[in-house]
Amino acid sequence: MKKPLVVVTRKLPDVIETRMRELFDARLNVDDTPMSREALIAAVQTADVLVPTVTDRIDGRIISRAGDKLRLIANFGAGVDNIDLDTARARGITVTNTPGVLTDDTADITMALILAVPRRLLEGNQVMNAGEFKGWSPTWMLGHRVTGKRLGIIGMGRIGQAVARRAKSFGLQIHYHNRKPVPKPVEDALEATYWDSLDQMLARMDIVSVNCPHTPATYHLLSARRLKVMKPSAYIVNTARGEVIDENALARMIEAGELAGAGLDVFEHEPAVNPKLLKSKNVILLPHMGSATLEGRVDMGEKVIINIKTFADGHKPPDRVLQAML
Ligand code: 8YV
Repeated sequence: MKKPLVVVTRKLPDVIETRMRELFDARLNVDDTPMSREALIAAVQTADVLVPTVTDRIDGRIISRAGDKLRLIANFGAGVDNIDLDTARARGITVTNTPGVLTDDTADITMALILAVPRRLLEGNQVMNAGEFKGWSPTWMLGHRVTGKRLGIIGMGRIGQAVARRAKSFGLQIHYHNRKPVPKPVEDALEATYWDSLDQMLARMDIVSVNCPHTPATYHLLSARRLKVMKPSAYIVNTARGEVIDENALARMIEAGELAGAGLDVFEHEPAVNPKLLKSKNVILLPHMGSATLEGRVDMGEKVIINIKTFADGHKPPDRVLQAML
């Protein structure tokens, strides 16, 4: 049987590329230069399968230019906000993603930020690197205790729950907002409190963690108005998608002391970052590295391969993105 022509938009771990070369007619991006719009259009016109990542905007205009052969977009990533799902569905193109395998890595980075921001880890490290450590003092470099504080998780899916498990073992009280409550046994195990009203939850939290996908419904969920509902002593951590927070409003409020600080791994106009955030001392910024472990990226690649292989063999791939999930 003819091998499917698979275009992969970015460099993937070697072991994944080797396997893809064996299984598919794989067109790989060995030097990792992001593909231009024109190159993406050329790819969808010739490929059977496209493997994009978060850095490729596969919008309706690109999908409408696809050739008849393109039947599958196998995203290398869990979030699919880079793909116009409606147009894909209208054209009968299946979309898959890589859920589950990056849950723990992303939750670890989230927990790291939940600890690092209130405890001023980056500032402490900067003092050391600048050779400015003059010796211990009882009142110097004081941060805020994490134990006993209220953590409000927005989006209690796989990653939200993994964050909650970690945070609970650090003594945080777990609160969450989600479209619906999680099953009772999960809620009980986490001793978690469900808030139907996001505003009411936000007003009472010490730390808020964003763990929901970016969809039309969650765009600027943390709007300027909602950020104002939060306590000025509160911190925000976002390892999900920048678009969920009004980044300009957040930057303004942190600068004005209306919020205590933030730990951000994702940005509204990535890779651009609001310059106010870059200047803030009580903000820790990371370059979208929530799932950046070798193990995680290999697992993601394996999921992509399974999705393509299953589809090419005429079956339903395991990680189909159904519109209903949004
Ligand atoms: C990935 C992510 O690195 O999977 C996601 O949704 O945000 C990241 O952790 C990225 O999407 C790869 O395409």
